[in-house]
Amino acid sequence: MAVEHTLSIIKPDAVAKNVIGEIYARFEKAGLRIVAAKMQHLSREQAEGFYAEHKERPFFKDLVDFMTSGPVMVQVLAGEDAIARNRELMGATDPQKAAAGSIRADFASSIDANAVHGSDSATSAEREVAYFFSDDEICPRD
Ligand code: RTP
Ligand code: MG
Repeated sequence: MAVEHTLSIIKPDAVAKNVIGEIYARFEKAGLRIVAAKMQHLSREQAEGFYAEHKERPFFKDLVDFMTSGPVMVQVLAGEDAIARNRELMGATDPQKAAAGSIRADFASSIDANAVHGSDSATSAEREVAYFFSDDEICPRD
């Protein structure tokens, strides 16, 4: 399995709870490296563009309201099978259904305030990494 890059966002609820470090430790313990990172307070335009695939969904406005409610921490994770590995660490979208020990089970409080985002496929990872980072902001591999 080749090394992959995936986009991760620590959402406003988890930033407000002051658990960025605890979530980073989970990535690192699972063998994922943080190869780019920035804290940002998203504008509505940025959040709407990022989640454009959901723009016809009934929860879209709530999602954009939530994602713009405070700063987020955005990072690129690198590692073997990084896309699926990160999704597994995150747990299911609804924290009530998320596996015990997953990030959402431990830090999320609702389906809206669900602590983290992670790219769900190679195609979305490519688009989402490029949405936030230029090539020269991503650390080259050793
Ligand atoms: P994400 O994109 O944030 O990593 O989450 P995900 O893949 O697990 O879930 P997705 O289906 O892509 O939905 C994006 C975000 O929209 C909110 N959502 N609310 N009320 C609802 O039924 C509902 N469904 C989704 C969640 O905050 C989800 O993370
Ligand atoms: Mg998604």
